Amino acid sequence: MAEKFGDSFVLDFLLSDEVKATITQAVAAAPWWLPVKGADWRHPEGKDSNISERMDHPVIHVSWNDAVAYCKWKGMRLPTEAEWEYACRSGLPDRLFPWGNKQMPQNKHYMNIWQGTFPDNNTKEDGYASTAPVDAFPSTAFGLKNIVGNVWEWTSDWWTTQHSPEEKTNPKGPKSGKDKVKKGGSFMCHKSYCYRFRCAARSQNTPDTSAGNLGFRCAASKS
Ligand SMILES: [Cu+2]
Repeated sequence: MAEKFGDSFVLDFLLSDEVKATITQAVAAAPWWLPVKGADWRHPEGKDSNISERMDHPVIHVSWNDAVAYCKWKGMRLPTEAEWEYACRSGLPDRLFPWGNKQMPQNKHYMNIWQGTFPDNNTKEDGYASTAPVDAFPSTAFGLKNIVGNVWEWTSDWWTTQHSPEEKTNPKGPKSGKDKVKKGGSFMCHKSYCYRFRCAARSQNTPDTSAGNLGFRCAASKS
């Protein structure tokens, strides 16, 4: 999709001066996001960037439509929001994070989020200013890595602010909508302005949106 639009949103400080000089338009409400021509999954910071040193990082700049197509090609699908959240908590109720309720047990980093002042300075105490390899940080009880932090993950559900009280078992969300639900937060989250790196937290984007902190993981039903 980023290929079709010709651009995608990249975090300001990750760009080279050459790329930055070509950009005039910005998002008024979020000036740190710059629409970069030629930014796509193979060129995360635009034409002069590549992923050769990041083959073990999550894919980014992938729209919901592209994510669905990829999972389908792999014989899989996107998880529902409910499945994603259940997996995030390893099936346990009422926990904030995959590993428990403390953001930093024993003062250790368990995920890739933002440290420092946003958006100018990521002091990267967790080791990463941008995306981290998919196998960084400890696994959850279900064996998942980077389910929170690192990059947002698309789910199959349409967005609604109020979940239906009727569907209690394996809910799949509304039948239609404008936005798709994304889960998990990203390397850009900090508790002071975006506490969305909790299992319960959520956000949304239109299915054709792509950005430098938005990816996905595929799911499959047990056969
Ligand atoms: Cu966030």
